[in-house]
Amino acid sequence: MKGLIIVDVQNDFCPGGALATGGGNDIVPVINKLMGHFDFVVASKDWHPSNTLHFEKWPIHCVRGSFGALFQQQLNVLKIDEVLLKGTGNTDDGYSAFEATNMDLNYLLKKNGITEVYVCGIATEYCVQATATDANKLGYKTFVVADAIAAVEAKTGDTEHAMATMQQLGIQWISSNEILL
Ligand code: VGL
Ligand code: ZN
Repeated sequence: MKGLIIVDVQNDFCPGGALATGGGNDIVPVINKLMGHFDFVVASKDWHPSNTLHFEKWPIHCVRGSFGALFQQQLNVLKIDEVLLKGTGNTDDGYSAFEATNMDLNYLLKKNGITEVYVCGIATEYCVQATATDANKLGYKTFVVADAIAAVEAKTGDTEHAMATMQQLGIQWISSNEILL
């Protein structure tokens, strides 16, 4: 069984947001198309308290309950089976969806018979990478959907480095076309 993990497709990571990625909006229609092709769909939210050590590293973003923390408006939330909240403490970054505090993602995937995990969303070199790396470590056959991710690219080359690191671990790249066939 195949599971789709949609990472942090929230206003603050889209153009105009506090920690915007250039392609944040463009991936949403792709993700919407993907959802119907999976047995189980989860979406994570970066869900920070207003005071957290995380904001010493990053501009203030995705404060729980704020507009910036809402899913990007075009995302088809009706197709999401479970929402995972992460980065909820005052000290944790919570980059990986497997660090969600409202439920245990590994347990949830196991319970639903998922053995293959497809990761998409934002940001390629932080939360997407951390989520795919954890999925791979936990033994799931792990794919990153190459045209359904968006990067912050704080420094030139960050994305390329993240992609190479993931590939070295055995995480595979797939394009949405291959899934939508
Ligand atoms: C993220 C930086 C800070 C992400 C979250 O969703 O990739 N990046 N918080
Ligand atoms: Zn964050």
